[in-house]
Amino acid sequence: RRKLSGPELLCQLKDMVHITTLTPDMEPFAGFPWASQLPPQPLSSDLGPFKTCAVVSSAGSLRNSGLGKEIDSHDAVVRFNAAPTAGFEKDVGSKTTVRLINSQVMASEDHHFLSSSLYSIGTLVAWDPAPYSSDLNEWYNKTDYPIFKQYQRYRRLHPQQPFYILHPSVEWQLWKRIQDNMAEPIQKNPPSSGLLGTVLMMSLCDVVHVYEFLPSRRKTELCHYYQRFSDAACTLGAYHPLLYEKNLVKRMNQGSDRDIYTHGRVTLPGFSTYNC
Ligand code: NCC
Repeated sequence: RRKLSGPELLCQLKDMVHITTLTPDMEPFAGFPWASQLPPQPLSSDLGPFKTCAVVSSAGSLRNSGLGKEIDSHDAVVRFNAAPTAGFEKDVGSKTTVRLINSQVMASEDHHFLSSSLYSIGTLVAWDPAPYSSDLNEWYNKTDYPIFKQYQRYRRLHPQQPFYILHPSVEWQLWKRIQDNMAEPIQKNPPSSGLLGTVLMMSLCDVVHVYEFLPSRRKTELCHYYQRFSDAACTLGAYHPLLYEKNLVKRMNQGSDRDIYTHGRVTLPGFSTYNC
């Protein structure tokens, strides 16, 4: 099979990955009283369209990057999981428009998801590694972590904050793009939050800058900019097909290699502005 060019890959993503979220009318949720807690509208009715967006990976190489001002200059900023801004503003900025969280963060005791102020800013979007089928019933009976229980609790405590749940079809549509563009078989685990968030922002923004997803000259084994723990797998992947994700993003990058080297910055077009 022929290797697709960056523009061809971008068009595949635009055509084949649709950002959808759970709505109260979807089965089996429609039959549950708490379905009314789900936003009835698509994400794009609350958010955007934005001109420029920043996707801030949680990589350790953001440390001492001094990218905070540049990141905050975007119209919207997406961050992941438990990544803080307080105390790290110089390197990662302070604006948070969207926080994409995995279900592990929602469920694990040490993240204090229900009470920590970290999660109360901006729009929340949650996701859970669903069975490959993307069948909502199958997923509902077999979530990785108790995403729905925690969602209901959080919504009761913070009813005013916009909070979406990503439809599992998004993970597997994106996974399929990765697999179809790689020569080897890839483990059937969903893409990382970082890639999901990048595609999410490509659906809401004219231009997307992704920071330290492709590591800069600051590349380090430090896992997160906000923790002292080191593991190269955080950057290269273990569970998530991270190395393949990064390969695809590198091919789609419209910025220069120099931008990657100095700023860890990738430039991707938004879907609405990209002509296929
Ligand atoms: O580490 P995590 O991701 O929260 O990071 C968010 C995204 O940033 C990119 N990243 C991160 C570190 C690094 N050195 N290089 C990077 O490129 C990745 O794109 C990553 O997705 C996740 O994807 O949800 C993940 O979540 C953590 C963990 O659940 C949360 O941080 C909460 O503690 C996972 N770690 C474990 O399960 C132990 C991680 O595998 C993926």
